[in-house]
Amino acid sequence: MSAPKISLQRLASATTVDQVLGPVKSGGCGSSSCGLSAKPDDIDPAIWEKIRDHPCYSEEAHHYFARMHVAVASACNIQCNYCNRKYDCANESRPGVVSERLTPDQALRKVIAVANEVPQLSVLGIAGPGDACYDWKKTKATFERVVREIPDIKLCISTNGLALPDHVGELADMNVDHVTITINMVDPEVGAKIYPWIFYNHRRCTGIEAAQILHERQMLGLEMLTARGILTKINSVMIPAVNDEHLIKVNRWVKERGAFLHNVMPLISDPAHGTHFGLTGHRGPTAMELETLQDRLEGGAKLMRHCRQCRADAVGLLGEDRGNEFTLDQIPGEVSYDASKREAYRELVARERCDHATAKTEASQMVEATALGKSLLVAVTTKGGGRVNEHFGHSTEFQIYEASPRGIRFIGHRKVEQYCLGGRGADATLESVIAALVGIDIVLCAKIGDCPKDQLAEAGIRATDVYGYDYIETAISGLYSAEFGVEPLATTA
Ligand code: CLF
Ligand code: SF4
Repeated sequence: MSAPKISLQRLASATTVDQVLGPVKSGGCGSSSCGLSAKPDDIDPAIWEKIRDHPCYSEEAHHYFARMHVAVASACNIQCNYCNRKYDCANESRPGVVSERLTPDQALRKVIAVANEVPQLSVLGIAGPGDACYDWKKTKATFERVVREIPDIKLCISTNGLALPDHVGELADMNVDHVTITINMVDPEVGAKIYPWIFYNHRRCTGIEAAQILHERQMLGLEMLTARGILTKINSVMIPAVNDEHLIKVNRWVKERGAFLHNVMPLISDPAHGTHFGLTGHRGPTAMELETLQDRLEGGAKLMRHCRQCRADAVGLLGEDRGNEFTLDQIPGEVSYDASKREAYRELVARERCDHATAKTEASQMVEATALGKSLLVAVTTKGGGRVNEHFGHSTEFQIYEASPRGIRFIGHRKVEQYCLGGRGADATLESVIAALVGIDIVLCAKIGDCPKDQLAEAGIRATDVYGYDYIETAISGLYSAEFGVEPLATTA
């Protein structure tokens, strides 16, 4: 995804989110109560209220809303074999990586600057580059300063869990509704292969003892959060031959202790990053291995499949990073909050959301109702708003959907290099894009030229821009109908 700069004038005159992002086929329903009616039937209203604007906790919300991280929590109390916080690269997207560490006052300036310019902003997260609970004073001071200025921003933290039980009460007092704990094991023998040491109670521990303490603290923290009604998401790094099979047990344990979501992420492993796993040649899982494990976990704790493994200073919609636009040297010394863009954008989203939800349900039901027993794996290019609205050549990732007798399901995303730069495509880049699309039947995009389309066809992947600017699910159901010769539903988008 990539977001354009959005003026207040453009926001005020738009009637759909897509008019803000680019051209559109037709408008939303115009009712301002739609944000509520977009609630899925199986979600409790109180929980929906907490997740409806959170891009990580709601797959649907990630089409509309953005998060930002402020890198205030530098210190960490454990060592993970997949982490090296010394390495930094502006193009690198993985947890623990930042370009600029901030004090709580600097973080406040940055949050205000982003809130004034990025109307999609709904969540402030602290996700490192160390541990948000261990570096607690800075985490707390940042949240306190920000909510004084921007009371409606949601607060979110990510932690390894070791220091979490010490701060659950304060998290609840500050109305932090969303806490992520990274849990990679529930068996200390597995943990000893992931964590060489922890620092706990003024002492450095290693081996099984370290993993046992970490495990107990993680479970205690999770249980305490559940008792307080704070939504928890569990992040697990899938490390082939270390914890891949074991994550099935992790999923069961965290579900039993009230976790709201389980997010299984692939190990990022590269010798250039200087991590233990990178330097010892321990590979990460392939996209197919990850999807297979996620499929095996279906039916357990609810899965998150749209994680983008953000940097600890990420800014923007998931899948884009606008952090470079908001470095401290670009932010004035004095900056005051202007709520106008965020408010205008929220009204727009509220108007459009039920239209999208209705279109999505109808499209999925249509695919289910055909009972053809046939599946299609579809790759979609989008820049937000839940529509097929990105040109093939501008895309830096594809969102993957499956249309099958189970309906239309979001499966995940695949990152690629942007093929078209300055109007010209590069053959080598296209080859890598085609390689990333292995197994895909059809690409849906807003626009595609004959040259890439032909080369995709040679690799057995079709591509079409016929459904450009439709809602994603409406486009997929139209495609499914055309593909298998069934009567399409009238488009609602
Ligand atoms: Fe940030 Fe994490 Fe909060 Fe989201 S990220 S602290 S829950 S606001 Fe989101 Fe990024 Fe994945 Fe994290 S996509 S890495 S799950
Ligand atoms: Fe790195 Fe986070 Fe692990 Fe600490 S807890 S070592 S910051 S990945």
